Amino acid sequence: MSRLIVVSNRVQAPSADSSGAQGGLAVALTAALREHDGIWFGWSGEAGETRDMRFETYGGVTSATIDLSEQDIEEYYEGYANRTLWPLFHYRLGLTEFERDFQGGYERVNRTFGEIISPHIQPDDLVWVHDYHMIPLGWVLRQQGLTNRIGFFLHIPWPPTRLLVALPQHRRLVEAMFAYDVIGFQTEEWLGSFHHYVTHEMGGSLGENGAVTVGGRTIRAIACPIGIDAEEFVAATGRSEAVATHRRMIESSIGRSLIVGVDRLDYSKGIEERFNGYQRFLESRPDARANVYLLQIAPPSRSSVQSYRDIRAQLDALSGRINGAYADLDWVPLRYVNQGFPRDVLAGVYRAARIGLVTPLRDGMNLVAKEYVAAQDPDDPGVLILSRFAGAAAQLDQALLVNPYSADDIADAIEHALTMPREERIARWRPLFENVREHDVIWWRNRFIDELSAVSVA
Ligand code: ADQ
Repeated sequence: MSRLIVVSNRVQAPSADSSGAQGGLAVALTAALREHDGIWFGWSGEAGETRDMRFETYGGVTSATIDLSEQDIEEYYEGYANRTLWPLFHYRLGLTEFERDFQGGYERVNRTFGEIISPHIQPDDLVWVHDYHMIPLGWVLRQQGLTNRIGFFLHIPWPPTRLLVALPQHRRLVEAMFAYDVIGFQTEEWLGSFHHYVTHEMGGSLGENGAVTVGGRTIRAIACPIGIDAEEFVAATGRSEAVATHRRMIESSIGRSLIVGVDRLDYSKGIEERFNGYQRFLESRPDARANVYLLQIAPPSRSSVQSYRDIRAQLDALSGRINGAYADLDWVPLRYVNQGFPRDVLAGVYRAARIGLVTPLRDGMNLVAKEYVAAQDPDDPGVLILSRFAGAAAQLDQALLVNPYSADDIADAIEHALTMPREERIARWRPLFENVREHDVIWWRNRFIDELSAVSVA
């Protein structure tokens, strides 16, 4: 069996000093790395001037990390990845910053990674590169002479051609992707946008079984939606911390229905629009007002980037205004919490919530929607309200799908969910849960690795 080499910006392999709770992606890739005797390469998350690779083997998995210089971090990570590609790929042209230095730093860091990693890759290894930080890495590895099977998975949306062409040297970025053998997108929609770009901007053509050909080179591009570790999430809801949290939430709700939102604090998650929709509900249904409350959990992320500081300040102000306008002596309409919680605690919170409010303006997939579904009580499940612009909406179409830009749409959906009879909640939840369980993170990983393994090498 071939070894598996995973490359991503940050390495989430288990380590001696990690707290134990890994995310679904980390769990799935860790298990694959263990089975395939592989290595997970990436940035240490630290600044440093040497380029020494640090190897660590823990729990049967080897991780290998390097530091990046301050300049690299600024141009590659905070710059091109988080201030150029992230907003552009989430359709936010107005927030996208186009700096030549960012692109230079991005290409330089990808080159560095490729040069440092390639001596550690053996001829038979499968190489799997992840996400927008590393788009040109496959091309760099080919320059280093690698003829291995190399795959790439994009965790975020692929933007429509009309937006992507706003990126200076967009074609250079996409051409580099043809160094891969297999490219995975979260949904058919993002795959369709990629096809559009390739056929309209590069003179490419599409063939059978996902084949995409440009200038004599054929690769495979597939839609392969990521899932959660559903079995583990269901198990988490039965563990003591989840049960205790569930009880704590029910007690502190004193008979009111809990609506929950859980997101990294990011402008793509539509938290401001969600607050506006909730406010519209409070304003237009005075009788229902004191029977609900919204708990929004949103730990800050990427706070070195101005647009993230801006959204945080906007949410601080908006949450204060909503509570100032509607709170009563014994009721606060919005609990806004800026911190992260362990998975078992989240599982208990999800299970206590009558509504899961997941309203990103654009999201590659959105795993919170799947976690909310997995955590529900089968006999008395809550209702998922889901943005039609989340990748997850393509699979979870039994949810109440909303337009997150419309406060009225969100307010109507909250009312619909609160008044939904138990039979309808169960009838909607069952197919959602089946989907989450069947298309879990192990399914996703196997599907991608099978596609990559099936590529014939010259
Ligand atoms: P993210 O943008 O980070 O991921 P998402 O898919 O929702 O978004 O995953 C967030 C994860 O972080 C979930 O597992 C969630 O439980 C956890 N999380 C969020 N808030 C938390 C909190 N307060 N405490 C603890 N945990 C918290 C990117 C893409 C997505 C894509 C994923 C995976 O932007 O579109 O679904 O990668 O491919």
